[in-house]
Amino acid sequence: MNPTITAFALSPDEGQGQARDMRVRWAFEEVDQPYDVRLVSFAEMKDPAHLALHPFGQIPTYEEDDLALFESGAIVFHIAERHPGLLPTDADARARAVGWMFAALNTIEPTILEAEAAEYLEGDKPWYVQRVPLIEARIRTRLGELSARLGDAEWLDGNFSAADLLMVTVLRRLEGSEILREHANLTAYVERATRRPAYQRAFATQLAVFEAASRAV
Ligand code: GTB
Repeated sequence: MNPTITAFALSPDEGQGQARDMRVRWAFEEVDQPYDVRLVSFAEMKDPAHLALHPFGQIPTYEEDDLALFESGAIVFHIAERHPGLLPTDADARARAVGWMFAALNTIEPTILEAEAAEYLEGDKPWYVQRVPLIEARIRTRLGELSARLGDAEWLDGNFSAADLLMVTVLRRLEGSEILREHANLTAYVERATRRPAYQRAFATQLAVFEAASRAV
C-alpha cells in the first residue's frame, strides 16, 4: 500500500506550493515513491479523527501501515531514511545533512514565519509598522549568513539532499520579495532546486488539486 498524506482541499495559496504538503510531495517524487493524498477541509482538520493523527489539527500528516506521523520535517526525514537519494550514505555527511535540515526549519524558517504571522495577526495593530523593519532585519541577518556559507556551491553540503529540499521550501516563502533577491546565490539556489523534475512533478500535482477545486465551486 502506498503511504497516504493529507493536504488542503482548497489551499489558501491557490496552488503555489507554499503549504507544507509540498515538501513531502517533493521528497516522494525525488525517491520515486508513489503516494496517495487525502484532501481535508479546514473543518475536517479539527475533527477528532484528524486530531488523532495530528495533535495541532494541521496538514500534512503521513500514514503507512501502523505508522502515523505529523510535522513535515519529520515526514521528509522518514522518507529520506527509508529510500536512497535524499541523505548521504557516509555517516558524517549524513549527520551534517540532518543538521542542515534542522537549520532550515529551526533557524531560517522561524524568522520568515514571524514576518508572516505579524502581517496576518498584527497587521492592523499600531505597533505593526515599527515591528516590520525589526523582523526584516532578522531575516536579512540569517539570509546573509546562509548566503555567505553557500557561496558558489550548488547545494548546502555536497550533493542535493533533504536539507536542500527543506531549505528551498523555506526560502520559497520569500519568493518575489526584495529580501531574497538581495542574494544572487540564494535566488539561483532556489531556481536550481525548483527546476528539478521531481519538484516540477510535485508542484504540478498540488496545483492540479487547487485547479480542480476551483472548477468545482
Ligand atoms: N510545523 C508544521 C509542519 O511543518 O508540518 C506546520 C504545519 C502547518 O503549519 N500546517 C498548516 C495548516 O495545517 C498548512 S501549511 N494550517 C491550518 C491550521 O493550522 O488550522 C502552512 C501554510 C498555509 C498557507 C500558506 N499559504 O496560503 O501561502 C502557506 C503555508
